[in-house]
Amino acid sequence: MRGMFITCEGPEGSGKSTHSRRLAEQLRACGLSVLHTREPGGTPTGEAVRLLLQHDGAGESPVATAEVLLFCASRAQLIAQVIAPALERGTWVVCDRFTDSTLAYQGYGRGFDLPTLRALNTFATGGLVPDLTLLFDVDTPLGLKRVHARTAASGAVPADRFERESLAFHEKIRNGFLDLAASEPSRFRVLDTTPAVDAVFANVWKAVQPHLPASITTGKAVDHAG
Ligand code: Z5A
Repeated sequence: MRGMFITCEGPEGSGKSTHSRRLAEQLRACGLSVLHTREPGGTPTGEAVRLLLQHDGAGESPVATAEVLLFCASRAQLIAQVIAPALERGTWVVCDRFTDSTLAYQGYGRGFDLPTLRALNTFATGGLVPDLTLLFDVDTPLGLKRVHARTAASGAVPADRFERESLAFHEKIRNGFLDLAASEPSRFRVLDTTPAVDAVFANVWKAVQPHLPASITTGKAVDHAG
């Protein structure tokens, strides 16, 4: 049976990475074969593109049109090399960001028209659409505060190109994601990530549990205390 394709989306600092990793662990604890990956990235080509996009790895910032195409290039490689084969062999895939990020950031954020971006997404993915999209939503200043605290604590990692965008840009992204979720309620589940991580994860699990195969009724809890 084909695996289930779950994407995790949302503005910066909303907790996608934290919860997508934890979701993958919890699904593995249920006995499922699970692949956790991310965009941009997830393949050697994708990780090289990530460096170009986030940290001006070629020594210059990609112009807005190149930015769109680079995200799509990373996506095409990830789909062909990793995601499609995994789903085909029955592995569940949890992906940290996917096509909705292009619509939110390059569409609502940078102002490209959504039909063009949707066509490019379809070209890159061959039409693959997630079975379930978890939208991690948080008040913009709180999300940015979390990201800046993490950047300051890590010391070594400088703020990326997107983290340096204005508050107004990030507000557009958040509202864009909420619009997308409202337009496709059967695919999206919106999760408020203001509460502590454990409380948010309980809601993530509630959203995913109905999709588990009938042979798996309750997942063995993963202990995150130590
Ligand atoms: N991008 C795009 O423009 N177009 C596209 O098509 C695609 C992407 C695919 C990828 O950067 C950038 O590319 C992204 C959009 C753009 N940039 N932005 N903005 P990334 O993957 O490096 O960055 P990110 O996706 O935004 O991830 P992030 O900054 O790491 O945020 P996050 O994944 O949502 O959050 P997190 O890492 O899970 O948590 C952040 C911190 O908050 C961390 O210290 C956690 O411990 C803490 N946290 C998380 N949840 C909580 C709760 N509930 N309470 C308290 N603290 C919490």
